[in-house]
Amino acid sequence: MNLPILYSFRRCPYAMRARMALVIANIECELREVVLRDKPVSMLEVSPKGTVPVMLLPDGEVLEESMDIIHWAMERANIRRWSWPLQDPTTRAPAYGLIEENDGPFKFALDRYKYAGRYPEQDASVYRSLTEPFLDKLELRLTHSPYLFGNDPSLVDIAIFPFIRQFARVDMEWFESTSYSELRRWLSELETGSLFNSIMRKHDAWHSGDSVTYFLEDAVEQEAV
Ligand SMILES: N[C@@H](CCC(=O)N[C@@H](CS)C(=O)NCC(=O)O)C(=O)O
Repeated sequence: MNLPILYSFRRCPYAMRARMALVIANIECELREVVLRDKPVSMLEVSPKGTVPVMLLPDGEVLEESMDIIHWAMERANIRRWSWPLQDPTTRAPAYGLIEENDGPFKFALDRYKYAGRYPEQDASVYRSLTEPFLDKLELRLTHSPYLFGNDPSLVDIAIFPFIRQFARVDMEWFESTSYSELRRWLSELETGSLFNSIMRKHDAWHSGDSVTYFLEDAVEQEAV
């Protein structure tokens, strides 16, 4: 079988969103779990920038951004039930706007809040306060509807929630004490759902010559237990 190859890291939020999109689109691939401090040579050969996720397609094309993998999955499969906010002319701009804000200013502040020791110029609480405009925006949307765009989760929720999960886990007690009650509800629903749990199965690091791990087969099996 000539399958796409996905280089991934279980705990990476970018890789999480790509894996969830692949499950939603029902796309099988060969999963290669990466250890970030010891990246496989075969991955660096196709994507020298050295970030995960990376997807190598059977025709040799390389997707080296998580959103590119999501877009590729959207084009390959009819997943309109999940992808519509990114496609509908009335929601497209705000949907991409939220993802850009997540990947830009929010991620910038999240990294500094999470790894405060590496950024001693400011206190962690200062970096945390920089996340508030984005969290406020999400909270407001979630008071109007259960998910960011309506009654059901979409790819926009999928693209953003792994980062909010990471944020919440930096100081759970603080997060629980905030007024972000809708955000907590939303996070808990997505985090405990079968989709997320299907992509969080643990795998040993991949080494050249290992037998193939079938991503989807594995994810679906996980979902069933
Ligand atoms: N813009 C990239 C970012 C991916 C990224 O930064 N991934 C992190 C892990 S969460 C990474 O691979 N970092 C490289 C390293 O730590 O060596 C994407 O959307 O895929």
